[in-house]
Amino acid sequence: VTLLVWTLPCGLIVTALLAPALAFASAPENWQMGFSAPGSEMKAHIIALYSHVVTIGAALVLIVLCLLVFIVARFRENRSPTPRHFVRAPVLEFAWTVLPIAVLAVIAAPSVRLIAQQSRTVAPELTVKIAAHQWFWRYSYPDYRGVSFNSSMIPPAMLEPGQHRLLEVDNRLVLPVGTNVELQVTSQDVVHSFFVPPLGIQIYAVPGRLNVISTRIEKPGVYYGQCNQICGLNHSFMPIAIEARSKADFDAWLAKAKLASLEVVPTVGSPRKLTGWEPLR
Ligand SMILES: [Cu+2]
Repeated sequence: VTLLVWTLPCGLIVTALLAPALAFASAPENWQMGFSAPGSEMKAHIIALYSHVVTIGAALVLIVLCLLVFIVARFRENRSPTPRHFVRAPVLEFAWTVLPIAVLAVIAAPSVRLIAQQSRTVAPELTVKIAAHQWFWRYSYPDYRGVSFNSSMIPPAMLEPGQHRLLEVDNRLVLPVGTNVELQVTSQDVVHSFFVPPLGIQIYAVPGRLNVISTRIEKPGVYYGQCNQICGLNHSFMPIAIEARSKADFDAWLAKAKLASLEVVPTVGSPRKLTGWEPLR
């Protein structure tokens, strides 16, 4: 018990203090412990809330640890051999009821505000329909008929130097920066989940339902994610790569994509055969 009393809080403190310090790493890298650099305002809010909660947690752990140290030192047997007996401590009881409520309120208020912010749909400037399949994604731009393609993982054996293993895809979802994009997510078979951590996006892809989430990417770049709902054998092999381009670049890409016929675009993104027990090297 003594060992637990001393080691548990120390471990928690180290974890709690290290977590926010490690929170800002760039895209996935070796030994990354914290979040990827945020690509949207929403993700920045999520990281801020995380730091807020972890700071409160760390403070509580410190307070409890200090109390424990004080009590162990002050009330040890040879210092106070005959303990006092009492049944009521109204002030103390009031404090240990009200203080936790206050702490919870300080955590709950920004949490609820963030949840409300996340579920708010802003008038979209661009709509993208995302259909999950076992085991690839299909992206369509309903505003631009015909622009529709599949996005499948590049098998590790076919990766080029510098590409991320299990994250790189043949056709990235291209989106413009500084634009309110509405993602309409559904599934064609089982439940999947569209999860892009650096943008703070996570939404279930449910067959027969259309789930909607808004995003607004601030910085051009490539943002990686993965399906994070266990959806079958190749669940780990249906990554998401979002390429955020400047508006001019996006328009140029769109013009090319529109020019390509309905047949050509999907062919570019035809799903690689990753079914069955095909070994992944
Ligand atoms: Cu999936």
